[in-house]
Parts: sequence; C-alpha cells; structure tokens
Amino acid sequence: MDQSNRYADLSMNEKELIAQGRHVLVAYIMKPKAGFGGYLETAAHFAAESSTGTNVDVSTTDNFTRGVDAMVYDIDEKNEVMKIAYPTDLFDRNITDGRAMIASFLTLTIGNNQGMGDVEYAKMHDFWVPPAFLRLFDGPATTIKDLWRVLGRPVVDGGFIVGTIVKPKLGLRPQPFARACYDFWLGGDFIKNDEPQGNQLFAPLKETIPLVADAMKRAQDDTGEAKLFSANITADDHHEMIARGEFILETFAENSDHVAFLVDGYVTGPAAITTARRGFPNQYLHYHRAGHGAVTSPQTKRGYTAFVLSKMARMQGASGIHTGTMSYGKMEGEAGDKDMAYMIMEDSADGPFYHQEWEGMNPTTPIISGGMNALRMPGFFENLGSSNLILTAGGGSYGHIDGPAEGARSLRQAEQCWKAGADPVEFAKEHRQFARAFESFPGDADLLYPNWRNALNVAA
Ligand code: CAP
Ligand code: MG
Repeated sequence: MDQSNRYADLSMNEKELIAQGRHVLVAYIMKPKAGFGGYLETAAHFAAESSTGTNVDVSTTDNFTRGVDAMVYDIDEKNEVMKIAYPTDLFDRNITDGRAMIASFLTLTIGNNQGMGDVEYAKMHDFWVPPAFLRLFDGPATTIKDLWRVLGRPVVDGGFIVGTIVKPKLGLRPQPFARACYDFWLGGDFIKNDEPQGNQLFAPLKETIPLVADAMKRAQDDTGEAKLFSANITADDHHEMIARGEFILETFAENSDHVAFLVDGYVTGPAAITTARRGFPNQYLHYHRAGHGAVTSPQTKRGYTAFVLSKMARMQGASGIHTGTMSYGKMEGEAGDKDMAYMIMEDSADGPFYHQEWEGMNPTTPIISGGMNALRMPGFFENLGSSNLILTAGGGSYGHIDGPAEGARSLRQAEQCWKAGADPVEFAKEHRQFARAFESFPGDADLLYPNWRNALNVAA
C-alpha cells in the first residue's frame, strides 16, 4: 500500500523544521528491497511503521493521529539518503519527572523498521534534537573536569589521563589483580576494569575491591599522586548495580571521588546507564560500548553508526564513552571518526548530516582504547588535535618490557613528543621509557618508524 500521500511531504523545509523545533530529524541510508515499492513509497512505509501507522489503514485513525505522523521530508535515491521528521510528541516521557528517554527514541527510530519486509537495509547516520526536547535528557552529571580536579590539575585543558585496563581480561584472582593495579599506578593515573570483569567466582567483587582500594592508597602514598579507578557495576538487575556501586563507594571511603563507575552500555542499554547516572550522580560515568560493532560496523547496513551511539550516550548522561582509536589502534575505525569526539566534547558541532547545538549540556569525554601503545599515540594526537582525553591501554601498558609503570610513563612521553612536535625516533633518544616501547612493540615500530633500529642502535 503506497502511503506516501500521508507519510511523505518533500515540500517540508529542513531549515523551517529546525526553526520550529518540534521534530527530531533523522538521516538514514536506506535501500528498498527489490520487487517492492519505489524509494519514496518504501520510505513512507518506513515512516508509518516508525510512528502512527502499520501496513494497512485502520479505522481508529483520527485527525489528531495524523498530526503526529512521522514524515519523510527529503530523499536522495541515488545516494540512498532518507530523512524523516519525528514529532517530539511521539516520544515517551517519564511519569516520575516528565523527562525524555533514549529507549523510546530507539524503539521508534530504530525499532520494527529494522526488519520490514520491503526494506533491504536502513542505518541511522545522524540525528538532530531540538532544544526544547534535548533539555529533557539527563546529560552527564560529571565530566573530565571532576577527574582533573582529583588529579590536582587545571580544570581547563587539564590534559591527558594515562590509563590502562587490568589485563589479562579475565583470570586474575584478587591478590594478583590488586598487584597489577598497584604496579600500573606507580606510573599511570587511571585504571579500569576490563568490560567483563565484575564478580567472577575466582575474583569475588567483595574480596577484590578492598584490595584495589588498598592498592590505591599505597600507590598514592608511594607516588604522592592521586589515582583513579573505573569500577564495573554492569548487571542486568538495577538493584544489583546499586548494590555494587554502594559497596564500592563504602569500600573506597575517603577515596570515593577517585572512583568512576563503568557500565557496558551497549549490551545493557539505556536503562543501565540511567541506573548509574541517576543512582550515583557524583561518580564519573564510564560508558563501555563492547558489542556495538554488531550494529555500528561499516560492514553493517542496519542499526546506527558509532557516531550516533556516541551522541545518544551524551544524552543519556555518559561522562565518557569509548570513541575508538580512529584507525590508529586494533579496532575498526577511521581518521574521520574524530568528528564523533568533537560532537560529544563541544557545545556546538557538525555531524555528517546535522549541526547540533548542545545548549550547555555537559560534555562527554572521548575515551581512547584498543590496541594502543606509546608508538601509536603521536599519530593519534596529531589526527585529533587534542590530548584532553582518557586513554586506556591494556597491552600498551602491561606489554611494555619494563612493566606497566614504565608503560604508563612511555604513554605520557608520547603526549610530550606530540606536544613538542618532535620526531618520535629522535624523541626516543632522550626518553628511555618511550624508547623501550619500540623494543616492546617491534612490529608496530617497524611499521611506523622503519629506521628505528639503526637510529636507536637496537639489534634485530
Ligand atoms: C582494550 C580493551 C577495550 C577495547 C574497547 C579490550 O584492550 O580493553 O575494551 O579496545 O574498544 O578489551 O580489547 P587493549 P573500544 O588496550 O589491550 O587493546 O574502545 O573501541 O570500544
Ligand atoms: Mg576491554
């Protein structure tokens, strides 16, 4: 059934829609399935199923209903671009406080439309939120400024937070886990649980966390520096998450403001992020996105992009989210992914289809992770143009041949190298830990700096 006479109006003007501020605008890359309707007809059906309609007319539709139809307002069939305007009245609000929710945004914009029989594929690449609707989202309660403050740094441009992930990913019992933390903290700032680390039987949280809190105290005493820990409180159950968070804060006690809470936000969804955001508004909320590749990978033509995930994370209240390594690490990514970092850090930024004003919503820190080490960092910083971020390098720290503390120092030196605009091989001649990173990661060194052995006088 061709519904384009109801769910499409290509005369609608995007600038006017933005000026009116009564719609969320969404840009998709969409292809109709062969043998079904034309592009506009499929787009209109997509909009119907994403708002007030179904695949047939129903007798209960009245004039009010039509007033909240999602409308296709622009198509570019050659480039497979479909743009839909969703009236903000479509989206669900809390009965408790009238606030908006990402669950409802996703249920409509990336809901049943992901499996429609007449759609080959559709993937969300960008969206725009009007000010009156944007302010109904929690946004971050804490930011990297809160971490810089704990570290005794300036709250503006407080700089690079050198972090790691306790590796191996799983299999350390409490004592060796805490030892791994202490050893890194002698050189680094920030440690996170790896995304699956929680309350495994071989490392009960209630045994591990006290040892980590003690390791933090000893590392702070031994270095004279504040240290940070991002503790995983991910769980299916809201009450479990709250119980974990409360235990962790009780255990860290006077160091509780040194603790961030890690939530695996893709696998648990907006409800878990909001549990942490509203349950522990004083804690930095660290959004780990493990699993996101299932829908965000460039290989996937459905779902939404990592850019969209990052924008939604800021609205949900993530203080920081992993934004990838922008082609410099082990995970999928490209240099242009830096736009996702700007979109969550700045108050005014451009996405692939829409400019977004954040109206003062707190920024979200780009968290860089995934196969990073000191050798890869200068190029990364050069591409992004900033080091006001958190790096968590697991292999890049625990894989350093002189141990994790030296690995941390090599990462900090990598930032110094970039800031000085120095040639990394020349810089290595004067910076031991950075130089030893070349020997720690010879494969990367050969690829990135082919003349390093001769220059640093290191035999093969
Ligand atoms: C990195 C990591 C991170 C992923 C996250 C891992 O370890 O801890 O979870 O990189 O990817 O488990 O692989 P290494 P992203 O530092 O040892 O690679 O940041 O892209 O979400
Ligand atoms: Mg990990």
